[in-house]
Amino acid sequence: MKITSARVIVCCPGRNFVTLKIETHEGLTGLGDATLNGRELAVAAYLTEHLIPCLIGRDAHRIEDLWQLLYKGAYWRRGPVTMSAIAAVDTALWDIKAKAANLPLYQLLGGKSRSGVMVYGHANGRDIAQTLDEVLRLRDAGYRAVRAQSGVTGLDKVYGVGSGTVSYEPADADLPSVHDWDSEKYLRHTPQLFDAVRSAVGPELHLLHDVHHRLTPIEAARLGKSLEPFHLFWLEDATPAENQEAFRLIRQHTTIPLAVGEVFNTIWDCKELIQNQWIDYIRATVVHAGGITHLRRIADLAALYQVRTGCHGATDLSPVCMGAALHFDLWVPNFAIQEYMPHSDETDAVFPHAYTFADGMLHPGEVPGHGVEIDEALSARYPYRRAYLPLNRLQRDGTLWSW
Ligand code: CS2
Ligand code: MG
Repeated sequence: MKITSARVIVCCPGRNFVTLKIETHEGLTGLGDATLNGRELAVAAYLTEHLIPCLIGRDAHRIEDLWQLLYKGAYWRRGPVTMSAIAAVDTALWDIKAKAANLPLYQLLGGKSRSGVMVYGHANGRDIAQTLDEVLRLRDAGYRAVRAQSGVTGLDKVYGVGSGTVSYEPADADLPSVHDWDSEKYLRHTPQLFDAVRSAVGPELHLLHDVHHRLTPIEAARLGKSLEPFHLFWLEDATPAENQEAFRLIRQHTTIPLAVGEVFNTIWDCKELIQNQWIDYIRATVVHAGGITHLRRIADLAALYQVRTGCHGATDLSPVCMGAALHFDLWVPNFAIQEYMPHSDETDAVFPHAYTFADGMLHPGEVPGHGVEIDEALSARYPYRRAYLPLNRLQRDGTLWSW
């Protein structure tokens, strides 16, 4: 089945998305997500200038072979731009293969390992009381797992804390904005948040928390120890993981389960983390980690060490990534949880999809392929708008202190 054309669609229905559409001579089409928050056009150009010319005329069924060709053929292997572009091709080809087989994609991976995909929702608040209200609202809406984040007394803005119930959007400015950060204030505040939440919800609800890479390893160890009484499902991105060994130090001090990997793009980013059992959950997902073909490899390595998957699922990953990830989640034997932040109505209208949410679970649906399409005419009404993620600078005693 020959690939006859491929093109990139960039749109901004509330936020930017980059989508690859591949067409075959049999008329079957496939979609892949290529969105890299804040660097969207780099991936779009990589696809248009460097990958699409290599695809035309190739057999769409040879997914593995094409993956190797694009990965090894780059010579400059890995990196988020390269791997998001390869992921888009890979996802679109899996979509086509499943449509050709007239099966939902999870069937091609090996079939269901569970009846649905447990997700965690997001509870955000400007203070502990508001976050607690949100946790209770999500629990009442059927969620079995909730991530709790709150504003910190004495800090103006805290990354990752959305405003109330509207869809969360961290890329908030035309140029990067800088937020002040104070680790000491955060380390004092966060155990109070989880004390309040755990006392209110009792032992059953799974609670999660994201540090967004803001602590040093020894600070992360202190946070982990201070949160142990509240039995979190996981503590995410406690420290940056460019240096994988940093997690050894955290592990030596605390039994809190650790999750990391939303920014990882290949198995090499987590090889030591997994093999040394320094983490419990791997957060890599389809779009930023080379597609289903590569994510499967990461999951298989993780399974050897009892590390489970917890795919990234923020709103800056398009519904195309979410659809593909849900098929992966339904199959992958060492699944733990899937992140879920509902997209805006505009985004859902541009990307009609088969996945559905009920009782704290997502289900990818039974439509052939990954079940997500794009309304191109509608997408054209939302042109790209440059948007950046903010960054944090450490302050102490009210003045800038360090990076
Ligand atoms: C977050 C993300 O979902 C998460 O766990 O860390 O919101 C992340 O900050 C964004 O995806 C960055 O683009
Ligand atoms: Mg995160």
